Amino acid sequence: MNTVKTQVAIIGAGPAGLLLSQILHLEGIESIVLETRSREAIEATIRAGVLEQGTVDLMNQLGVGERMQREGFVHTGTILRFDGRDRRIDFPELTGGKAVMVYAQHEVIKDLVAARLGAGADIRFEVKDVSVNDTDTASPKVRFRSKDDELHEITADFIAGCDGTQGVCRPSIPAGVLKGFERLYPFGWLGILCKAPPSSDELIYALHERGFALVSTRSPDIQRMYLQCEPTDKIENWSDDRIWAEFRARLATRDGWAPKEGEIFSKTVVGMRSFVTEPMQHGRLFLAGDAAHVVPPTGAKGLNLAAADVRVLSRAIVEFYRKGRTDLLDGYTATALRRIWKAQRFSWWMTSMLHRFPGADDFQHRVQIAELDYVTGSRAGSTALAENYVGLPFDQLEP
Ligand code: RFL
Ligand code: PHB
Repeated sequence: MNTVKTQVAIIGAGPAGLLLSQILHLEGIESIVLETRSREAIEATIRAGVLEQGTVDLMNQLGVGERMQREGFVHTGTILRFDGRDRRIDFPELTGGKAVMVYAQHEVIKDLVAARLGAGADIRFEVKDVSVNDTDTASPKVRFRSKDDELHEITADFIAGCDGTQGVCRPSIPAGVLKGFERLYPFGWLGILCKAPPSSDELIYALHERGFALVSTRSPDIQRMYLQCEPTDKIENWSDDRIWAEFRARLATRDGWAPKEGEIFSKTVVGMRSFVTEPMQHGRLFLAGDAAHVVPPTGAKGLNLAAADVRVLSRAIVEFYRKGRTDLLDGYTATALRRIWKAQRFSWWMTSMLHRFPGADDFQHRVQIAELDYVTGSRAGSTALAENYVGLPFDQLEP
């Protein structure tokens, strides 16, 4: 068995794990990152697209924002479309100058991997049989098999469980310690990528009697769009013709707007779920990102919450090494959860306001229209949406 020591063993090279590794590196703290998939696979997985102002600022502070600044799109507003009309939410006007950046998650991953490997970081891709051990001691251990099947053991001061919803870290916490809070939604999203010019300068979130639709973007030539579908829908049910007919119907306006259509080269169905685990730590194991919580994508919060968690966690780890403080580590769950539950509330609210629920009657639909009319027509309502969408202020780093 190959044995090695490090300060922080990070499980998972998603946004949470890579950001944590980069923050710690800049603070002079060593880490090893373990990832089950290959570098090519993590750099090609299509997921999120919207970065909050605070996530953009973090990328810049960490020295990994250069390509994002060049290739990402700053969005200063978003469109809510309902009843055949558009209402715009102006972010800077309502939030004191903040905006969001549309820049794909896999581009964030590429930038972080390049920066970490460029600085000589130890990232092990394609590892197998990862297990976390002795987390309730001062020397927790991670065991795994490398790509070439050799057995390894890392002894660390801390383990960061950044291994997403299907990882091993959360299940490794003994039964009875964790409590899960969950809400399943009776619908999913069909997501497509297509070769077409942008249909809109800003994202369009649309409520229609046939269900929700979202127009997003990736580049001047590639567009990202979503349709509400059945939670267990199959891609085979969705021919290109059916997809475009549905987008045309759900996105139609009184003045004849239509999406710009093009070749569809990716189709996926994702389920919709809200989930939080409490606490997010056990001994020297700390969970961050999707390993600890999941949001439905309507509020565009998942990646941003992962970034927020690792800010809180990294500060606690830095203060431990610098000053011997353990209070921030002890308070990690409490500090992180305050933001997480606000993001949960926002994601649940956006999801509820914008989707057609099975069995909902016309009364329900009219209440949803009235809510959208109120939110977009009132400065207080618009401000509440805008300040959550661009990301709540980042002033809660202590319990
Ligand atoms: P990730 O990205 O899932 O990364 C976890 C990594 O851990 C690896 N792994 C393991 N590694 C070692 N050992 C093991 N035993 C392991 N098990 C797993 C995995 O291979 C993976 O590489 O979690 P992380 O870092 O917490 O990041 C979370 C975000 O990826 C997620 O919240 C977002 O993608 C959610 N999301 C969105 N978030 C936003 O902020 N804005 C958006 O616009 C947005 N849109 C979306 C989304 C998620 C979507 N899907 C597919 C669920 C749109 C969609 C369609
Ligand atoms: C995306 O572009 O993938 C995207 C945008 C906004 C969301 C979710 C996903 O709310």
